[in-house]
Amino acid sequence: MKTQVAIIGGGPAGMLLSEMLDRAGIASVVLEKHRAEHVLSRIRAGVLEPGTVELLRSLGLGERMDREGHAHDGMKIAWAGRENFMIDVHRHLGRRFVAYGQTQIQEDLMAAAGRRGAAVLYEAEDVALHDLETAHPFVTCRHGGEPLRLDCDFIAGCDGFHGVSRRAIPPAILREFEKVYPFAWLGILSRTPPLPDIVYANNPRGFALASMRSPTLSRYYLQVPLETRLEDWPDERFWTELKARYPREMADAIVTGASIEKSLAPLRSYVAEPMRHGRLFLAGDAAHIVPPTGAKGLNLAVSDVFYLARALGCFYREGSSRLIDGYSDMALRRVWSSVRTSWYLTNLLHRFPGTSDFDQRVQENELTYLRGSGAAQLALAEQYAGLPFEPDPGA
Ligand code: RFL
Ligand code: PHB
Repeated sequence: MKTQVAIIGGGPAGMLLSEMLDRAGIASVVLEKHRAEHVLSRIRAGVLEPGTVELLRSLGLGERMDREGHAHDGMKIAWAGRENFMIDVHRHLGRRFVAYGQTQIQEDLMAAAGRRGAAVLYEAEDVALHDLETAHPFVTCRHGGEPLRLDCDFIAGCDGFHGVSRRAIPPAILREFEKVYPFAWLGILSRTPPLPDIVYANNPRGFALASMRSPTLSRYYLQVPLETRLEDWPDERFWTELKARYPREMADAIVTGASIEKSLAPLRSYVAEPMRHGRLFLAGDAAHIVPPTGAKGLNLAVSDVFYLARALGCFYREGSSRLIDGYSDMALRRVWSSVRTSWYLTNLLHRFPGTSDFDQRVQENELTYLRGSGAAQLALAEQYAGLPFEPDPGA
């Protein structure tokens, strides 16, 4: 097989890239390791930054999001024993978020791919990348039991944190930056009406988060120790613990019910540099991971793809490599900004095991300052909303 861009991974990054390249008249083939149903079964992100929302709308992919998603102005911080407060992004910046599940975005992207007859090969096994440092790279895999070779001009590694693309960059070139946090999030999805706002809670018992997918679907998380086992957390225990971490009036407003999904996610920050090697470009979780505290992971995948699609468009349209040459630096500026925001919110809101009294007081003082300072709230609002996408410097 032959195409212009071989895309490894059919998650949100890979499928959005395939869509954006198609709009620019660039052919691509997506190689996805799993079955479509498996890709759709992963319950993950839920909060879309204003820039992500605007991009999806501009691609004509916002109709269901606007119908079923929950537009909101920012987030609340509840803090044990003190008055809670709002980081009101809409008031400060005039921009709004939408709570809309990654599962739904994935469905919308798959439906759009189906309508344009996109080449998406599911259950592509043993994907391997070759000749990245030449102008004629290619990918090999097994598909339907047969060996397959895909010749291309470029390869986009959109295969998530555990994919093969990043590992194709020689260790002498790849720099890795990592921070592992000493706790995990236990998340549940339930068919119950959510609280009206997204509420992050800092409590001596640990962090908690109330979020949503739709007016009838709620998503909640608890900070738990790394060694936690799902079987030790029946629904009853989860709800009791969740309510114990929220102020009384919010706890009373939480509607409980049977969970329809329950999962554990350890928290970590990770960045791989550079995001380009020869004819390979990394995008999304393949290049970086953020702890979920800032709701940044999916949004970063979207901004990477925006920059990459624009760079490849420029290459094919103008024959100029100026944007593909600048891709890694430009994408990494936004990545590090979101990595820093997620790190900041993780430190601000979680209880770290074995923390010293000194560090605890510093955290409390940071919350006091944030609650009382409009300037601090504006700064956080700007970061929580996500930096605007950089314009094309040559346009
Ligand atoms: P994905 O979604 O992991 O997709 C990668 C795809 O590549 C396939 N693959 C391969 N294909 C071919 N060959 C191989 N060798 C392959 N290896 C892997 C995989 O099957 C998969 O289909 O990465 P992508 O597209 O970069 O998307 C990133 C997002 O999924 C991720 O950043 C977010 O889910 C993170 N995240 C959140 N992000 C937000 O922006 N807002 C949120 O509110 C938010 N909440 C979350 C989150 C992640 C969470 N977990 C479980 C880690 C909440 C949680 C709990
Ligand atoms: C979610 O709705 O899954 C969610 C919301 C906010 C976060 C992380 C996850 O920071």
